[in-house]
Formats: sequence, structure tokens, C-alpha cells
Amino acid sequence: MRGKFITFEGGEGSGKSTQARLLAEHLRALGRTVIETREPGGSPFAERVRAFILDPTTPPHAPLSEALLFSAARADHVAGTIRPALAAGTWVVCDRFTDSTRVYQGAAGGLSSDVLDELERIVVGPTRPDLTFLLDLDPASGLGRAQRRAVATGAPTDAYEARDLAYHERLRRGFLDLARGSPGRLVVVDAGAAVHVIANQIRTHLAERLGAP
Ligand code: T5A
Repeated sequence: MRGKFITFEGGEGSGKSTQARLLAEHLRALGRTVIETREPGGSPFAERVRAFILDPTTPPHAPLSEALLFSAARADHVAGTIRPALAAGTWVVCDRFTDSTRVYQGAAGGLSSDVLDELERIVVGPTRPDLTFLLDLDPASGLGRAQRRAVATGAPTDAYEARDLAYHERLRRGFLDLARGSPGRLVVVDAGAAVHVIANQIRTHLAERLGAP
């Protein structure tokens, strides 16, 4: 039986990676085989593209160029990692997917939904998420978390985190608009709560939407 495909979306520092990891651990404890993956990235080729995209020294480029880069990485990730896993009955938990392109390159970057529809048709085809958790957080809090982590770990701020608050507010509105358009797939979770509270809400929504895992 095909595995389930679950994605996490949201703004910078909203807690996607944290919650993706906790959900994967929960599913494994229930006996599921699970892979955790991410975008951009998730395959050797896509990780190389990720390094290029997120490198703060990469020269500025148009939203279309950016969407094509994310799509090049995604095509390899879907074909080489996600599809084979799902076909083998493995559950796939992915940190960001096509909704991020819809919001960062579409709602905030200005690319039309026709272009994005076409890219999705070519790149992901029928491999769509069964369920998506949108971690909704006021951008100032999310950027604050990301900056505190950067100070603690010494990791550099990436090109997206460095953009102004108005840009991050547009991202938040873009994600919430997407959620309103796909209520059956996209579940909005208040990402301002404590980590374990959010994790419990996600488990409850998962069971309600997909049945007992
Ligand atoms: N992008 C991506 C596009 O433009 N188009 C696309 O198509 C795709 C796929 C990826 C960038 O690429 C862009 C979007 C992004 O800008 P990234 O480094 O993967 O870059 O960036 P993010 O996905 O934003 O990852 P972050 O790690 O910054 O954020 P997360 O994963 O949302 O947050 P997380 O879990 O790492 O937590 C951040 C910090 O907050 C703490 C954590 O411990 C950590 O220190 N935290 C909490 N603190 C308090 N309360 C909670 N509930 C907390 N949850 C986590």
C-alpha cells in the first residue's frame, strides 16, 4: 500500500523542522516506516542546488529563475526520493514542498499561478501531499527564533531570512490564503504555542484526517 505524504509549511523559524522530526518519531513509534526529508534538498543533487540557492553570495535573480532552480531540485527529489519511498509503503515527512514555491515565488515574488501550475504539473505530477501542516506564526517571532538560533550555532543568516518584515508579512498572508483555498489538505496550526502542545495538535489532526496511523 502507498505510504502517506505529509508536508510542513510556514515562514522562517516557525518550527517546521522541529515538528517534522517529532511527527516522524511518533509515527515510527507506532510502527510506521518513515523518511524525513526537506526542500530545497532531499537528494544528493537537490542538496547541491540548495547550497547554491541559500548561499548569501549567490547573485540576485528573478523569481522565475528561482522557481526553476527550486523545480530542478524538486524534480530530482520527487523522482529519486519521494516517489520510490511512497511506492514502497514508506511515509514521507517533508519540510517544505510546492506550497513554499506558491508563496515565496508566487504570492511574494509575483509569478502567476498559471506558471506555477505548469511547473507543478511537469515536476510533481500526481505526487501531491496527502496532508500539509501550515505552522502559522507572527513573522517577528519567527525571525527572532531564527536569529537566536543563528547566534547560538554561529550559522549565517540566509538570503530569505535577511529580507525585511514587510516581505515576511506577505509570506504569512500568502500561506493563509493558500490554506483558505485548500481546507481539505492544509491544516493551520498556531505555531506560537509550546513545542509539545503543537506536536499533540498535529497528531490529533493527523488521526482525524488520515485515520489512525
Ligand atoms: N524556499 C523554499 C522558497 O523560496 N521556495 C521553495 O519552493 C522552497 C522549497 C529554505 C528557504 O528556501 C525558501 C524558503 C526558505 O527561506 P531553510 O533554511 O530550510 O531555507 O529555512 P526554513 O525552512 O525557514 O527553516 P528554519 O530552520 O529557519 O525554520 P523552521 O524549520 O520552521 O524552524 P525550526 O524548527 O528549525 O525552529 C527554529 C528555532 O525555533 C525553535 C527551534 O528550537 C529553533 O531554534 N523553536 C521554537 N521555539 C519556541 N517555541 C516553539 N514552538 C518552537 N519551535 C521551534
